[in-house]
Amino acid sequence: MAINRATLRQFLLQEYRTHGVEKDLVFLLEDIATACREISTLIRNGSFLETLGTAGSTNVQGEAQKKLDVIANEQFESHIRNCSRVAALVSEEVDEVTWLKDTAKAGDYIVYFDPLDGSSNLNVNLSVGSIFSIMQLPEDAVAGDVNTVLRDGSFQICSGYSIFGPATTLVLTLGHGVHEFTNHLATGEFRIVSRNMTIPEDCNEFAINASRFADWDAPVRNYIEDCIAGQNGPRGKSFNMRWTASMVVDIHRILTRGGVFLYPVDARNRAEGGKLRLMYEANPIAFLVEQAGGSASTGTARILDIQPESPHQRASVILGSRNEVLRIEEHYRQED
Ligand code: P6P
Repeated sequence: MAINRATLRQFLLQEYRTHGVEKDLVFLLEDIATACREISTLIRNGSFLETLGTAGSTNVQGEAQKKLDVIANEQFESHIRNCSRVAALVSEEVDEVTWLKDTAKAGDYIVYFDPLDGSSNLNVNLSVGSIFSIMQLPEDAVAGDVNTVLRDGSFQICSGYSIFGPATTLVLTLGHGVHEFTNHLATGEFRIVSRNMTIPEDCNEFAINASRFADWDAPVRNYIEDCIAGQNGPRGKSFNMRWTASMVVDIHRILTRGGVFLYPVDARNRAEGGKLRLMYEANPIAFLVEQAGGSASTGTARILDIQPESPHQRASVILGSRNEVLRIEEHYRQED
């Protein structure tokens, strides 16, 4: 017998009643969920819609865009525009900030998003996802001024991701725990499958692109070598490694069973400030990880405390099981 699972709307209205979540945010999140559901369908039918290839363009990151990168961006933007409270959009796929209002009084939400993360996995049928983060503008915000959207991650009122995998899932936080929803194909609704996801403080699994070993700074190399040394090494236990090349998938595993994810600044990406982008990858994931009892660090500072200087800036990302992140931060302190 099917278990009666609350729909996303029932959950969000409960958050409205118990935590005073604004109804405009409820409707915005429903629109974002619809965008995710549509992107999921477009990916599954990609072979027949001939949308799995490259778009022939590059994004602000200088990366070749996939057709679905562009389509996913259009889906996010068109659905988010339904919400009259949204003043600005910051998308990985668009260089400029998109302003929807002339004054902050007319709208006070900012939505940052990576519409399709891990899209290099698309044409090999591996899971990809979307990441979003929502902040509120300050009272004195000036619409049209890029500095208005440069708020540190502690100002997020909501963040989440969707994974387009064997199931289409939606994981979000409104500052009161992390909750997971699965798209119910028969009804098209997102229904809750787990509440208050919690990351175990300890783990025996790390996620890192090990091909960059030669570029790592000493703290990262020392930490990973200790893990790989196994039972007879300084950790006294063996470790497993996972790397999916899709951040949301690695993070979902960590939220589900623990682990630590590392994409640090290294010799190869130091000039750009790292690989992952702060506003729509590191910040939203850091908010989720902290809400689930984990830690999110650059190795030397809390990610959510970083004061952004540009909408597409990158950051060093080390996050997951609290005691592992603390251990890595200790390696950084030893190098000081
Ligand atoms: P690499 C995807 O391009 C991404 O931004 C993250 O989703 C993922 O964790 C990382 O980059 C993969 O990087 O070096 O394995 O290609």
